Amino acid sequence: MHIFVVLQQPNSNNMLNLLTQTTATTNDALALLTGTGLNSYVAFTFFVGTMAMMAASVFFFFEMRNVAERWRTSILVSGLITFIAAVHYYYMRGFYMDYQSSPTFFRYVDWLLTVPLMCVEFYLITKKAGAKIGLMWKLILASVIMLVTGYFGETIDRDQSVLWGVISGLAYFYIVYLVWAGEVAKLAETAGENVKAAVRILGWFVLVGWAIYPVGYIIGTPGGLFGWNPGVDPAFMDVVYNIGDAVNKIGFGLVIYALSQKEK
Ligand SMILES: *C/C=C(C)/C=C/C=C(C)/C=C/C1=C(C)CCCC1(C)C
Repeated sequence: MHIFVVLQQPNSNNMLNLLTQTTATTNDALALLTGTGLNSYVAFTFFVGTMAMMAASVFFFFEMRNVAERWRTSILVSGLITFIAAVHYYYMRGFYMDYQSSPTFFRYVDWLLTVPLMCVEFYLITKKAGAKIGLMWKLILASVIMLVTGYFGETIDRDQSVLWGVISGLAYFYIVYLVWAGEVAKLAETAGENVKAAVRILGWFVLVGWAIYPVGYIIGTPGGLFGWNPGVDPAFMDVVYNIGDAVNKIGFGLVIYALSQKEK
C-alpha cells in the first residue's frame, strides 16, 4: 500500500525514473523510518514490534510439539496472544506510516483480545492444582471491565475520565490481588516450586509491566492526575507502548514456555 503511495508521486512518471531517483518526495517513508525525531522512533518500533510478535508466534506454535501434552494449550495461547498482536501491529504500523498517528482505538481492540487471554494463562497453569473454571471467568470479566471502562474514559466520555479510570483501576487491582494474594496465588502455593515461581514472575508482569498503560492513560488525560499534567508528547507514549507490549506479551509467553521446559 505504501509502495503505491510512493509510485503515485507526480515526479515518478516512469519505471526507470522511479528506480533511479532519490528525490525527497519518494523518500518520505524512508525518512520517517530512518530519521531521528520522535515520529521515527514510533515508526521504527512499530516495524520491529511487528516482526518480534510474528517471530514469537512462529516460535510458540512450532514449540507446541516439543512440550509435554499438558502444556500444549498454554503454549498455544501464548502463540495466539503474540499472533493477534502481530496482526494489529502490522496494521498499526501501516496506519502510522500513512498518517503519522496511532489511534487509541486499535490498541484497545488489541488489548480486548489479548489481555483476557493472558488472564486465561493463570487459570491454565494452576488448573492441575485444582483451579476451577469459575476462576477463569472471574479473570476474564475483570479484564474486560478494566478495558471497556478505560476505553470509555479515554475516548467516549472524556469529561468523566477520572471516574472511568478509577473503575478501570479497581478491576486492574482485583486482577493483581487474585494473582498476588487471592485464588491464583493460593493455588500456585500447592502446585509445586516451578509453577509457584512462574506465577510470581507473571505477577510482576501484571504489577509492573502492565502499569505503563494506566500511566499512559493518566498522562494523556486533560488535566492529568489531580490537575498535574507533565505534557508528554503522545508519540513518546507510543514508543513506550511499542516496547512495553513486546516485553509484556512475548516475555509473558516465554515465562510459560520456560515453565513447560522445567516440567517435562
Ligand atoms: C498487551 C497488552 C496489555 C498487557 C495491556 C494491558 C492494559 C492495561 C492493564 C490497562 C489498564 C488501564 C487501567 C488500569 C486504568 C486506565 C485505563 C487502562 C485501560 C489503560
